[in-house]
Amino acid sequence: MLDRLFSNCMLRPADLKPRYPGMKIIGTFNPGAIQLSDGSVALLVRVCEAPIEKRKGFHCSPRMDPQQGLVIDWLPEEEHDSSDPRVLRHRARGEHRLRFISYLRVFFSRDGKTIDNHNGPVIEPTSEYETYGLEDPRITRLGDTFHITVVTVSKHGVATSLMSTTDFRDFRGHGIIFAPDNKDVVIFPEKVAGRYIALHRPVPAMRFVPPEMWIARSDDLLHWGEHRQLLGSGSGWQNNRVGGGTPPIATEAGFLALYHAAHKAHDQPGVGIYCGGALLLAGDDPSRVAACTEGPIMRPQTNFETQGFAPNVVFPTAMIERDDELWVYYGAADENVGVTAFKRADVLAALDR
Ligand code: MAN
Repeated sequence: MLDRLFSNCMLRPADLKPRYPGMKIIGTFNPGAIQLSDGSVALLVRVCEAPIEKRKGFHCSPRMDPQQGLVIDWLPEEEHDSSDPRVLRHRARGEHRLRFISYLRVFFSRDGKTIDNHNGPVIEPTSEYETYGLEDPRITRLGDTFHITVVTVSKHGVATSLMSTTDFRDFRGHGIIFAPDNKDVVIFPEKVAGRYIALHRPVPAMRFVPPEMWIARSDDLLHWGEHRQLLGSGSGWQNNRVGGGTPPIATEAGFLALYHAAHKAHDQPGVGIYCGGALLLAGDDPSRVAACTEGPIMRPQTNFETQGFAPNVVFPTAMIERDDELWVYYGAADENVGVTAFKRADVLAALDR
C-alpha cells in the first residue's frame, strides 16, 4: 500500500436529484476523467437509480425500453437468488437482471478535487443493447477527440461500446466494439507501431480461469484483433478477477496503468474486496508486462470506501499527471466518486514484480 497525499469524496448520491419519477439515486461512481487544455478536469460519472416502491414478495428490476422509456419489472422473490446486492439471478433459468439502471452524467472540476456544478449533460440508454444501462466510462484523448469506452448492459449481455466527443456536450455513438461479455476496456493515449491499443476483459462463461486482462490492436478503434492474454488473476488480493482500470499514461519507462483486482472465495456471496494495483507495459510492445506491483497500491480505507452500496470497493477508472503527482479518480463502495493522489516516484518504485 502506498501513502496517499489526500483522499476526497467528490460526489455522492445525495448531491443529485433522481432523473426518473419514482426512482432514487443509489450510486454516483466509476468516473471517466480527463484533463482539459485549461487544466480543469472533465468527468463522466455513472449514475445509478433504483425504484423507491417495494412490493411484498417481489424484487424490482428497471429497464429502459427503447419505445416506452423506463419500465419496472416485478420479479417473484421465490424464483430469484438475491445474495448479490447488484443482481437477481433466476434460480431455474440462471438468467441475470440488474436491481438498478445506470446512465452517465458530465461534470467539470476546476481544481480536480471538487465538482463545479451538477447540471452537466446526461447520456441515457437508448438502444436495445443498453436497456439495462450504461456503465463505467473510460476516457482517452487522441488528438482533439475524446474517445470513451462504455459498458452497455442488456438481455444480450455486458458489451463495451465506443463514443466520442470534442467538447463533452455533443456525443457520437460508434456502436459495440467488444461483444458480450466484455468490459473494463481502456484505450491507450497513443498508437504503438502505427496501431491503436486497448486492454479488455472478457468474462469466460466456461470458467477454465477467473476473468483476466487481454490486449488488442486496431487500425480504426472499431475493429480489434491480435488479441493476447496480458495479466491473469493471482492469489490473495487478486484471486477472484482482474480488469483494466485507468487508461494508461505514457512514461519514459513505458505505459503505466492502474488495474483493479477482487479478492473473494468463488462460492462466497457478494462482491468481495476490490483493490487497485499498478502495471507497467513495455513502450515498444505493450503486450509485454515490464513490471507490476506485488500487492495493491490502494485498498479500501476511508469511510466512503469501506461503507456503502458494495462495502470495501475501490475501483480506479482514471489517472491524471499533475507535476510529480498522479491523481487517481475512482469508484468507492459502488456508491461514491473519490479522488486521491500518489507521488509519481512512489508508484514507479512500487513496480517491483
Ligand atoms: C457487475 C457489477 C455491476 C454491473 C454489472 C453489469 O455485476 O459490475 O455494477 O452493473 O456487472 O455490468
